[in-house]
Amino acid sequence: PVLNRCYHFQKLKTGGFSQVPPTLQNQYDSDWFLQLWLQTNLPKEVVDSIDPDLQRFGKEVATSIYDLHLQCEAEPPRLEQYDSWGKRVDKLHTSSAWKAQKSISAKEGLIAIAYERQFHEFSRIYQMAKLYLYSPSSGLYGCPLAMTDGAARTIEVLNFPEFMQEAFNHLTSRDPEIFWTSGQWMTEKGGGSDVANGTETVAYPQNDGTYSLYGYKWFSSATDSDMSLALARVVGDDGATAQGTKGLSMFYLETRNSDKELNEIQIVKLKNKLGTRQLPTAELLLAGTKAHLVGELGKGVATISHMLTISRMYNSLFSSSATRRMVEIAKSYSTKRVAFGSPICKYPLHMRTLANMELKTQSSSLLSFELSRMIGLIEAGSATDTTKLLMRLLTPVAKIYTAKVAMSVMSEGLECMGGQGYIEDTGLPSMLRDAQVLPIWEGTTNVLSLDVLRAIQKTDGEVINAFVSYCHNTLGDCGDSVPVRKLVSDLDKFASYMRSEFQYTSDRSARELAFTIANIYIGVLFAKLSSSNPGEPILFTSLQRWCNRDLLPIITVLKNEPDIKTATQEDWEMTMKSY
Ligand code: UCC
Ligand code: FAD
Repeated sequence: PVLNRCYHFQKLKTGGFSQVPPTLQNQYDSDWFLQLWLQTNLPKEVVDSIDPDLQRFGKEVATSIYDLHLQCEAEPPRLEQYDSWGKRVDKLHTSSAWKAQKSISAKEGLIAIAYERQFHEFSRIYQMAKLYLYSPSSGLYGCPLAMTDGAARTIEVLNFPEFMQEAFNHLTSRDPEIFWTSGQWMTEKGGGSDVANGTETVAYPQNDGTYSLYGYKWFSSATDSDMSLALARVVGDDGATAQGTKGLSMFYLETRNSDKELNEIQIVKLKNKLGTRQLPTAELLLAGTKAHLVGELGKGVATISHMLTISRMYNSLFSSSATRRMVEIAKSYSTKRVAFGSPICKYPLHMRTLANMELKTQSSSLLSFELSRMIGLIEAGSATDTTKLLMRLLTPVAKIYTAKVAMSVMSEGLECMGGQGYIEDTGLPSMLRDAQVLPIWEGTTNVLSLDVLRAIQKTDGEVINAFVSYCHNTLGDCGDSVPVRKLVSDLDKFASYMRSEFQYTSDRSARELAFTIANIYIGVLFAKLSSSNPGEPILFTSLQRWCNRDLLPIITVLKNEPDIKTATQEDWEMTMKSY
């Protein structure tokens, strides 16, 4: 009789219960927040035009493209350095799935849409919506796309230098046979944040007007790219180079010559990484790489910042879309997993956990969507000065905010799946591993917080005036509810802080400053979306919950601290005691 009761566990049987896994629905259909944002920010005829494409793509990213995503992870790139006869070949092998992602990117117009400008200033929004759906299923192909778009934009801003015209056509093509991707080679061993002091790569002028680059690039993500933009120091006739940022210039190079041989580049090794394993990140030796100087001599950082603006915008978008995907999966699982007799979605505590994740996702998405709205206006030539200033301020703000949110939601999301969240076969842990790069590359949180501070100082406060007046004007159209009044009051407190005490803001408080700007602006975006959609009361709930938080860490933190010098000394002593 005992054996009879245990029949499930006899022989090959492993038990009678199988958990129904979480499912991915059509990622456009299931994303009411994205749809509503598009309907609010696009003219109806544009929504009507792009909706069928987004519907179709939303299904593919949840099915066939998602399968490729998993395959990219399962078959990471491999480097073959020597052939069987000892010849150095540096052959990079990538999976068929990775190659398929390139083809999909071209065919879907993931870069092209932004440059065809069929929908004028709304083209970026359309592109953003597709990238938002695509990136969590892209097997990290979104990374080369970010740099590709950044390169195309740089060429456009520089007014199409003749030797880059053809490259632009490749970068923005819809034909997979023609489509190119670009790399971005800045980081060297001595400094990724501080390229001004870390860059050792030198550029020797050649008789034909080109340059030969010699150096060691410490991180190259898109090692299979067709071209790259790189920083190097031009060597003068006297053999000397200028040090610091004034010595840096930007170069354009093609990674292979007309015989398809590497352009005097050695792929020294592939990086062994925590995540982003799908991506062929390598260390590269430049041993006489033929390159063209682009932009002004000694203005390399300013020139490459056009690329950084785009790739940071992508970073924000991909952070928020990864966050959205995790919430989708956790939500689905909550309806399928039963514990203590009920589906876990029935437990208020679990639902509160999910709702907090949802609010973070909405906040993050709002910021990244907003960047696409602004860049679209700038590119179409219809941006006001205020929009241009806001774009400069909000690009680093959005990058750091969304990346930190992505990490926190990835961690919480895995926990929502219980032990299964920790199991590699589910495909879930890679979401956490991949997200950890988002706050690091394209400028770390600290470095971009300092960028925010610098953007404010460099414009002598003009950026902040634009921010405050834009927020005020927008809130003025958002009614007179309690959360809107709270936002106005917080904005006033912030403006007053910036007027009277900003001069005391040291580098030490740059993070709090950047996150305060993010919090207020997100509040304004919630207020705008909610007041534009009175038929969606749940948006008002998001606004209320958002405004119930402490939105002003720059004020709260500084209020509770002794003066900067003492606080900095305390930091040192707390951290370094007995070191
Ligand atoms: O990580 C990388 C690629 C990874 C893959 C990308 C995937 C993306 C998404 C995919 C998701 C799945 S590539 C490496 C990225 N590296 C960085 O981001 C570097 C981080 N460090 C910084 O941002 C620093 O703040 C530096 C390098 C910009 C600081 O350098 P300097 O030399 O000290 O810079 P200065 O003196 O502050 O600025 C020099 C010039 C100034 O202009 P001028 O000369 O006209 O006065 C600045 O105004 O550059 C200008 N500038 C900027 N302009 C500097 N930063 C900016 C900016 N953000 N926007 C406009
Ligand atoms: P460091 O600059 O040494 O920073 C170390 C720490 O110091 C950070 O926490 C930083 O926030 C902090 N810090 C630095 N300066 C300050 C300061 N003034 N105040 C306060 N804190 C500070 N680079 C490329 O050029 N091309 C690529 O394709 C590329 N791909 C990458 C792919 C991956 C997977 C990774 C992980 C990195 C990649 N990078 C690439 C490099 C990346 O951009 C850099 O690693 C990043 O910018 C940080 O530079 P670093 O590693 O030199 O760190």
